[in-house]
Amino acid sequence: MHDTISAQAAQAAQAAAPARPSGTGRAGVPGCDQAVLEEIQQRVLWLATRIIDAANHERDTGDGVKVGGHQASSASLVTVMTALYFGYLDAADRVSVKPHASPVFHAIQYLLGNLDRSYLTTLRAFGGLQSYPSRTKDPDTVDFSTGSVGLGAAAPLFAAATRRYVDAHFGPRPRSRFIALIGDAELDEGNIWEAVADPATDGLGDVLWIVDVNRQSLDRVVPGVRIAQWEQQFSAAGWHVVEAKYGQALQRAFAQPGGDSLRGWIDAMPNEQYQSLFGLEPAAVRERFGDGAPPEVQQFCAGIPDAELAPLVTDLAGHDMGSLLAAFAECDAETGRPSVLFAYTIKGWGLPIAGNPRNHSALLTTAQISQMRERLGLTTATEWDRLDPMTPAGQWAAARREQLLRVPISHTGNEVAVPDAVGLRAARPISTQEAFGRILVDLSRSESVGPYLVTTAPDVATSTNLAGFINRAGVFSPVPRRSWSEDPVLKWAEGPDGQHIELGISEMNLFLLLGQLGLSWDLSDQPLLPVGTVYDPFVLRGLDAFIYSVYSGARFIVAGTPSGVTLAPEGGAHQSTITASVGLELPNVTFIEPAYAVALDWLLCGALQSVASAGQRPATARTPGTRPADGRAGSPETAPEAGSYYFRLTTRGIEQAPFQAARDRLGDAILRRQVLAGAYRLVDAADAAAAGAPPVYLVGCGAVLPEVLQAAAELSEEGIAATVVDVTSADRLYRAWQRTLRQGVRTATAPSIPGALRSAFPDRAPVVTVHDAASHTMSWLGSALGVPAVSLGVDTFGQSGAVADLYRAHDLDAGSIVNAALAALSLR
Ligand SMILES: Cc1ncc(C[n+]2csc(CCOP(=O)(O)OP(=O)(O)O)c2C)c(N)n1
Ligand SMILES: [Mg+2]
Repeated sequence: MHDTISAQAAQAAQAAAPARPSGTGRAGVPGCDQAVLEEIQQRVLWLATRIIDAANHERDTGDGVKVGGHQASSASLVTVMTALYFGYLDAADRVSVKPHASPVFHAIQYLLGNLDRSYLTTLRAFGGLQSYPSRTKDPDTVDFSTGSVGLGAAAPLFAAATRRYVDAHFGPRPRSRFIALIGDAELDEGNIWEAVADPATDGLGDVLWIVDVNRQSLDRVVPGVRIAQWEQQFSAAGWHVVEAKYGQALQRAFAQPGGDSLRGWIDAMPNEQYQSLFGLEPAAVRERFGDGAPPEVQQFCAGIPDAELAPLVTDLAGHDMGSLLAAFAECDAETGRPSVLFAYTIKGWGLPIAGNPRNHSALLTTAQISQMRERLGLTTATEWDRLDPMTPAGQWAAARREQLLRVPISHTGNEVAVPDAVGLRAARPISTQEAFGRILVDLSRSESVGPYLVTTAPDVATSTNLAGFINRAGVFSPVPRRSWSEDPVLKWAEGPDGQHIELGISEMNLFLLLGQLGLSWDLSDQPLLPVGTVYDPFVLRGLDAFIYSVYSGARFIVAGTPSGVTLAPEGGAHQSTITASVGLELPNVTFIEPAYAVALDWLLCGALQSVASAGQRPATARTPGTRPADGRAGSPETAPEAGSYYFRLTTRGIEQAPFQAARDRLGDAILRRQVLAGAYRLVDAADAAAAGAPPVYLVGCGAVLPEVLQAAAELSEEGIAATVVDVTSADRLYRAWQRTLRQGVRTATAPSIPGALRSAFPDRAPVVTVHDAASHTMSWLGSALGVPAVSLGVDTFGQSGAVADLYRAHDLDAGSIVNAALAALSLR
């Protein structure tokens, strides 16, 4: 065993790998031999296992709820991750770690000196190591959050697509390899294949996906052998496919006379049968392995003693350092397309639960932990130690620590300067979707904004009004492409300086790409202003990726357009109702739904200013190995608006004069402040109320404002003082309300009404809310203001029709709003 691995593998790597601008020079550093890596991986296995053990057996949580953790899933990646971190990665590389291998990641960071020892006993504790790798919550530097299987796996592909874009527009960064460590059952998730199939991810030679082929998922041993099918799917999508399947002992056996039959049988054997070998005594292995095998195999095995046969037939390359490093080098050499490496592993490798079909959540007993500790020559006094710096393994870890030190981010982002508004003029009726397209075109002309804008859409760029931007800025392609269309309305010029990234119809891909574009200041050292568009109903189609991206700390803008039943003729399958609630409720997302073009101008520029600040204030910047500065996690008052923005827009053109009247009445400074805060009085009936008319607030959001204004006029004719409030961001209003409430709760003081609500609703009066979205979205207003409230909205599926038909069907017409006002007044 213990021969120098690097001799062969590193030579191959050196010969094959292109020059690295920030190369760390692995070869030649004394100590990197197989014995050292084997020793390190034993310690990694121990620490990963023990981190989970301590969380479950030594911490009194006081609530009886199982803590959990995944010793078997972790063990299956120990060799791969040891080989990666101690024998392959460079400082500029970025890695996504399979959710259930987070203990392995933290064990490695600890051994590299990047994590304080005190964290080792905090897995799944509040403020401790997170159950799954988290960019925003873990104390050590996590490149990609993972947890919802499939998403973190695909993220590096989009990070690489982002880097390709950044390199093409802003000059090449030091080469990074974007690596994903993926559980084999993650390949069941459709988003994986959507990501692989999209032309936007073609030819990304710096991508390496390593699939942890342990043939087990959560519930079971995966039936059949699916690798061949998966490999063909990757190949068909243009990927370079590599296998690390047989360990060196098996390879030697195959080379012997009759060895071919052994290989054929291992390949043909069902997963379930192969997996059942792991729990057996050596003699039983022969019988089980031979069950159904051709006679030549039985014959071949007859010459091998029981004690050697079991380790031989379970000798997989995913636990063989030499094979893995050689496979990494082979993938590295392939620079023109992404690589996927199928590494055959054993779930629970090196543990008594190895290969057991029910091992996903199994924990070693305290006795088994003691035996393992003893076998490794550790004691309770030394078990948490780092590698002894006097040993070759300790010296190698110290050398790797230096080699992997991250170069600090150099871009400040200060060169991006977004104006307060583009000064959009809208004399005629205009929709927010149209205004959005025009604002982007105007921004693209600005030197301090234009170069940083990047748009993307899943095959809906033109129908969401990005055409103007695309005509100006072009479509991104890594290589120039000849255009065969001479359409003067839409130019669609493709080349390396294009600023629109077109995707196939995958909303998952949209949000994964937006997420990675929105982390470019961190992962590619270049702030960008990413803007995506999608039909609003299909925001929900990409929702998991949306959540994933904003949980990861990404900063971007997405416009859902058109939305609601207002896109009336399109019918029920295209009408969105719950998206406004989603936008309001999603953490790290500010939901905005303006009605008027100038308000959109102010709000969009404000959002872009906030996104631009990402490069200036890295959300994850902190001293390595320590916890991020913590407020009370997730509470509204500790969550500054440092996330992404979701604009819900419409194609309904509306008259802009009422907004101009509010502008004339209030002046731009006050109106802008109120529009940005979430609400302003579009029509103020204070005088009528002062003269004795009963007051009511008609609160509209988005496309329905014309009906709300009409209802206000009708009410005023009936002697009711109807003030119209245009809610531009129900989210900001709600957050302001919650902030004061929570402050009251936490300090045991009476909460006050927040400023944003007070300036829009100065008096106590009943409220009617009107929204082309679920009525629930604004129904909290009555409670916030302590007044009777009637909420009108869309709570059933729609159908095709004209806007008036749909508004009538859902009580959004002026007559219904008048009736709702009278009802609200009667509830006083
Ligand atoms: C989207 C999603 N669905 C379900 C789960 C629950 N889950 C966690 S791990 C797992 C099985 C994963 O199997 P595999 O990827 O092969 O990982 P292994 O533990 O075998 O390494 C499941 C279903 C999840 N985390 N995310
Ligand atoms: Mg698995």
